[in-house]
Amino acid sequence: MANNGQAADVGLIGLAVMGRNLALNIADHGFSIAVFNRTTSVMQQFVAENSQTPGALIGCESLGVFLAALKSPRVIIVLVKAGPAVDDVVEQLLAAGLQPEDVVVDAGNSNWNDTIRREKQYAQRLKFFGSGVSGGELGARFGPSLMPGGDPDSWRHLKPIWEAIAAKIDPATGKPIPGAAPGHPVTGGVACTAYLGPNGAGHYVKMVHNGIEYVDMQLISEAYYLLRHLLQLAPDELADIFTRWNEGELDSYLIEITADVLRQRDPTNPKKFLVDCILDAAGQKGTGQWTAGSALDLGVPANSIAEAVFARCMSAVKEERVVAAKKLRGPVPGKRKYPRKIIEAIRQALYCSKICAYAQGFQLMRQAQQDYHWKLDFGTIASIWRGGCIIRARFLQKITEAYQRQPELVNLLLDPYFRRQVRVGQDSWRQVVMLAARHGLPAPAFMSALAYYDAYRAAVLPANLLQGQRDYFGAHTYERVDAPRGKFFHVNWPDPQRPQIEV
Ligand code: NBP
Repeated sequence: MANNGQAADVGLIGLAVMGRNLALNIADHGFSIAVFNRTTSVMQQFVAENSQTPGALIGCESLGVFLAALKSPRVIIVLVKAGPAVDDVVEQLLAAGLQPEDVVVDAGNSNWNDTIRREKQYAQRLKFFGSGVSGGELGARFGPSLMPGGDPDSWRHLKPIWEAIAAKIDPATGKPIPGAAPGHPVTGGVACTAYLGPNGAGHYVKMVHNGIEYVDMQLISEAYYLLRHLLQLAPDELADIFTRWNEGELDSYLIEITADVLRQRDPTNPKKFLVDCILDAAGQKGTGQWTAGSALDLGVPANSIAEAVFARCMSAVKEERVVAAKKLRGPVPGKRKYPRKIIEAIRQALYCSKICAYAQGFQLMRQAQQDYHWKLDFGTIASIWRGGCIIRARFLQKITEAYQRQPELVNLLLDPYFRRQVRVGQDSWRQVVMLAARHGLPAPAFMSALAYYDAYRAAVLPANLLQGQRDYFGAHTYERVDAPRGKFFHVNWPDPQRPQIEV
């Protein structure tokens, strides 16, 4: 569509998968949008292929032209590769004449520390704002979940665009409103976006979203693995199980696509299922690792998130595993076929583990808000994850309700609804973990989630002995069960009769 000489409402830099889809989504909602890409031919082809959008797409061959095309204050969305490319783009924008009142929105998967640093570094020269975008290519095109964080005044400028293009939830059902198509966006409903807090808050929440996504995917993969080995079912039979599961509590995008992946035939040999032809070596781009690293830094027990990252690392050492498989002895799976009632037990195990994974993610954000001086609204976070993003699920409505009931909820497991769910499912969960161990089937996320649950509900853990060991070899001191917290003692080991000294 032609620009008709009007200044564009918004600009976007970076026309790879995410940028081009987000630009079309924005244009579908009637906003005029100026677009720029480092490689000009990419921009030219994009504009030529998409001339019929409700809002104008204005292709710009230089950043000077790009800046001149935008209304003031300019709102510029940057969707380039996370890392130094973001700083390159900002510096180039400054050199091209960006003004202090202009807002630069980094919508890539940037590390939250970079966002905090950039907001400070560019203060006075521009308004730097961060926003997580989830939902992949299709989400960007037809309604992502958007997690903005930064200066509230910058949010005022971005808000109308973000609320228009985000996925929409039907307030009556709490479910996403489907049906967006090119040129026909969904209107009405509650937008899956909300201002989350200053500086890196949006990118941090997006990172935790991805950390939870890692566990969600790992848990589903473990359920598939156990079903496959314990029941010896073909992929299409397993797909039917996942399709049935998608009609209940586990109803989610990831379960839905799992069924599709399992049904897919190999394009090179339709007699085979594609899943059997895909190498069992997982890749990763780093956000799961960041989440686990942040949990370690903040001292939050997000063990299933870390386990999901390590599970990918273990999968990646394929050649080593092939050698070890011939040398290391243990139970050989697949010797016995289990009755079909194990399917329901695995479903329960998956559901309980999933509750623990989310509990860990929210526990991590609870700690992060203290360390980074944010005030996160967990009910809002759960609500904007109900649609558009990769972890969207019926379950997120329940989390939204849990935090609405009790905004200061310490741990999701303590909410009455989730307590009940785990009470119902935990016998099956334990049975599945035992079966996995007995048959030598690795199920690290199921196991770590159960360990998290049992540790969290244990009033006494073996850390008393551990503190004794620490005091023994390093005089690290210990607290006593019969003294107030914060009072530390030390014994001159190893003579058990020697008096203890208060330190
Ligand atoms: P990529 O992450 O693959 O980045 C490609 C884009 O960055 C191209 O437009 C490229 O321009 C541009 N670029 C690079 Br690389 N270096 C540049 C530089 N120094 N200066 C200017 N432009 C530069 O794109 P993507 O997959 O669309 O992802 C964009 C962002 O969104 C990333 O942060 C990503 O992590 C995040 N994200 C991606 C997904 C997904 O599903 N792909 C989902 C959610 C979030 P060129 O054409 O000239 O090379």
